Amino acid sequence: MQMIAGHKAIEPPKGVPVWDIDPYAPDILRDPEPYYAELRSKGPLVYIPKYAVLAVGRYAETREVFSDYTRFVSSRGVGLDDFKHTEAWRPPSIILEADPPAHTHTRRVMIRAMSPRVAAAQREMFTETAEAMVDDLIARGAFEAVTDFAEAFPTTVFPKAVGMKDANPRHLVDYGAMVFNSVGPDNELRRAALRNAPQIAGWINSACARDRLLPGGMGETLYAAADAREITHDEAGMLVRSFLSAGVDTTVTAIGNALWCLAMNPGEYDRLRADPALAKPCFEEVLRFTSPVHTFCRTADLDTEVSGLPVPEGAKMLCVLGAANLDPEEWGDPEVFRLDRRPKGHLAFGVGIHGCVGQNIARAELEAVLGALARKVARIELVGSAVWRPGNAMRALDSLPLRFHAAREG
Ligand code: OVM
Repeated sequence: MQMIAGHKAIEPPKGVPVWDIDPYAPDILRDPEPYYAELRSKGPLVYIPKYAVLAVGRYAETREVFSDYTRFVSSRGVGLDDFKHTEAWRPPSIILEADPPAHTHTRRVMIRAMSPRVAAAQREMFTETAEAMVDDLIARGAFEAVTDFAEAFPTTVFPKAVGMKDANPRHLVDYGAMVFNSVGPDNELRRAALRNAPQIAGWINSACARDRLLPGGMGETLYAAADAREITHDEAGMLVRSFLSAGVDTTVTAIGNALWCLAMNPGEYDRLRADPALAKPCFEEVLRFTSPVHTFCRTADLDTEVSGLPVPEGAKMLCVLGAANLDPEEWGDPEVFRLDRRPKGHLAFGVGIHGCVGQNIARAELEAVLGALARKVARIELVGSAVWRPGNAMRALDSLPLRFHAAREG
């Protein structure tokens, strides 16, 4: 079998346009909107010879492919590597990289571990932490928002919510970079992220053990599910690993992207300030507008069709969530960031049985951050250039120099 980028090298299917582009080129990852627009304009499916994949960027088809778990499976990996033919860089996740019925079982436990009640129990800690950080940043004058706020907040509150005894912000951030860059091709981004994989993955795996977790945390609830025989103790450890894989880099990216949206759209920030209850719709619009996870894959597990076009078994389907979330056919004026959009159906958390199981926690974190800003900061000033960091799955900032101007206390 002819392989390319870790999967079966499919031929361009009849009727599918061929586009000679590298979607993982750093310049495209830094400024993806023109690529998104061209991808959508070419048709419902586009064949990309460089990786022999089919890319999907229109809203309707992206939603269809991303959610149809019977035809487009996750167990063969959600990156370019097809786990049927190429060994995964780590033992596959038992929730992200799994299909029903195994997935159904682990997902049920994770839904309970991150229920609305669990998220509500963390809100006070999230809010107190966000307020203290914002006060400190106001006092600092100019600061680097990526490290000093976007990374600082989740790496402080998330290990506490999980109940980790071993908090190491650097390792958590580096592990996130490994997980999210590993879904791309074997490019420099993936190689750089995986360079220290043995050490960092080793630290992460140790931190997932039961004796490294405190009673009352989200991690311990998974081991309690093992005591109740719903999952095995090994599975509990694997699901704690999923917390640490998916819970840090995502919210780091979301906070940076939110600050960028608000710095670039001061009129919308004024609206949030006037009504801090808009934190919730503000976060949803940040998700739609910036799509922190811009691309994940599925694998066609049989010969099938999408919008009447043939898709062969083994095809890697690049689901370009960032393109779908900016599709004018779905959103009308997608290029406008506005808090009153209430973008129901955006794909930033995915959709269907694999839709983000941590979204209650993510929303609680972002609402705490946006609420603290709205109450304490009169104006978010960009004091240098915002620089994007290319990522194989994440659209995140590398640098965001900001200044928070204090609101009069009231
Ligand atoms: C995991 C996981 C879950 C969601 C996202 C993710 C790619 C990882 O279970 O390890 O990042």
